[in-house]
Amino acid sequence: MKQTIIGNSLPNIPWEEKPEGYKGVVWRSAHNPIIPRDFLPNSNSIFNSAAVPFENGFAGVFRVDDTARMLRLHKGKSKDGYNWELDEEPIRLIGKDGVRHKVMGYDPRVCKIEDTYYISFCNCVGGPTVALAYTKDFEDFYEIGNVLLPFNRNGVLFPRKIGGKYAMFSRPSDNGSTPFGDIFYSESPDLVHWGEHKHVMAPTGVWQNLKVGAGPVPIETTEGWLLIYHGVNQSCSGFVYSVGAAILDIDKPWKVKYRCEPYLLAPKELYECVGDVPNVVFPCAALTDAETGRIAIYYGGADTVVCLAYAQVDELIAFIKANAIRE
Ligand code: BMA
Repeated sequence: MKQTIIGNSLPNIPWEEKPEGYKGVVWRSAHNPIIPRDFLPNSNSIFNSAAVPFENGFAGVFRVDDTARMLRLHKGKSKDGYNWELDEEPIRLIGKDGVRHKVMGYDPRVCKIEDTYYISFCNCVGGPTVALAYTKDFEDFYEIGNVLLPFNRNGVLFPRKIGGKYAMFSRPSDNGSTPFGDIFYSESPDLVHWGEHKHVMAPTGVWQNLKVGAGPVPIETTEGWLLIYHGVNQSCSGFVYSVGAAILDIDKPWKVKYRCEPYLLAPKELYECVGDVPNVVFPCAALTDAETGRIAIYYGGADTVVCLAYAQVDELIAFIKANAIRE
């Protein structure tokens, strides 16, 4: 059976056909990196960023490490998903006191639930943890707060409620580079209070034997939730971040139906192997077109630049199922 995306038709998402002779099911944009590190006057690097459809084009929240090496979030707008205009000033979140606060935050994901865009990011508050904020217009951003205790990273919301509750993945970690980490599922009645934590996935195999963390907002498909995630292993010269995928039960997303044994994308291109942190591909967003099954994945290369890769949902799901880990 042909598997499809459940969602909106978005024919204007970035798209490039798979290069002739390319063997994988996820292929890179020929225009990578689409955002260079020095795109802004004071950017040291721009990477691990998130884009969503907005008005007639796209909007996003970008991780910008500045030349003081402060970790900032910047908003961006684009007509075509390739060519971005980023604000030179970092986002200031409007706190509960009504004051606009600068944030030390990184690795944003943006998730539209009903008419609101929620930003989940790693907040530096006496240790990294998962914070939420929201915007309706990509002008004013409001703080929701630190919704989990440190140490935690990779908070990723689901685009709709599950069993009447908001749902989120996270990855409990430590205060440093974290040589461990499993993905957990949590639920909430109001996006502020989170509980009912359930284990989803542990590290396994070789390329993902150290830690795993959710990537883009899960994609709803006829086969279940398609989760694109990062997996890490330790090589002789440090951590290697690759991209993998799994299909999760639609009503109980903590249940893994199929988990792909091979990676889908691993650092191979120069812009993925050389940068501030070498050998990193780190996916944070995916744009989808339900009509054609096209998926455009935004990922960070070597903690330095923003890149794009593509997949076709039917081919990707068939590949995950054919190459699923058998327990
Ligand atoms: C993780 C996060 C990511 C980064 C990765 C590789 O812990 O900090 O932002 O891409 O490490 O350095």
